[in-house]
Amino acid sequence: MDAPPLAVTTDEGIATFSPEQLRAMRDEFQRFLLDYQFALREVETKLGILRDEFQLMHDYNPIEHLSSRVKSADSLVEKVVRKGIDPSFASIRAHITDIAGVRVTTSFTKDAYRLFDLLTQQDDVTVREVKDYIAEPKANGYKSLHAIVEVPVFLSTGRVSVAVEVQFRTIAMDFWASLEHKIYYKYDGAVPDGLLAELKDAADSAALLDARMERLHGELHGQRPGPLRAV
Ligand code: 0O2
Repeated sequence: MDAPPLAVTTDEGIATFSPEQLRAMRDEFQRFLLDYQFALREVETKLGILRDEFQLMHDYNPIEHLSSRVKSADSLVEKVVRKGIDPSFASIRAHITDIAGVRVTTSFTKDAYRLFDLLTQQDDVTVREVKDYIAEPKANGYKSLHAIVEVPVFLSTGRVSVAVEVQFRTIAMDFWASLEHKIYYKYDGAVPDGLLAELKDAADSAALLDARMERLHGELHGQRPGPLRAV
């Protein structure tokens, strides 16, 4: 027996969808996300090759951790509504550039910049936007280097160019950001002033730790020590 149609309330009134229509919508959404999953694989492969090459040629691994995700449906819908974007696939594809996201966690700040350069200089990678929150941290103390890049994905139907947001940050920056993220959600964005001040203080401490570890690492490898300065 066929399942009954599903009624959904919209701005225009009540719309009904048959099970076939719902399945077609689900398939279309999954197909939309597939390009982003493929693009993530491309970027992960590029970064994995750089990591393995560094390890082999220089006996040094600049990448502590590599993670990736396709934005959840809930988070995507929330962003479409918050930014007032037309909810068509074409418009979402054009305006939301962090549907595919890769996070590269490095030991040192200079490795974050080095990996950014090595990835973005590849001739099949197009840089759409860069936000350098390491050079210019956000007021709350958030530091990270963000790049929106486009990479080609080769499908049976031809080549498509897909946007991926790549975030480069040190372990200390990552530690801070993941705690701040949890606190922000716990307080639903309304974090008490005292806690905000403590978080900013902790971000400054993390920056000093980064500078200190990088200096020690430099000394270990024969570089002359410079003044201790948070980047
Ligand atoms: P998730 O779970 O990582 O996907 P937006 O802030 O999204 O409206 P835009 O221009 O896309 O606008 O933001 P931006 O500055 O490039 O930052 C996007 C991502 O950077 C966020 O993704 C976070 O991952 C991270 N980020 C930016 N600012 C902060 C911050 O103050 N604290 C922390 N912990 N992370 C930050 P999403 O979509 O918020 O979340």
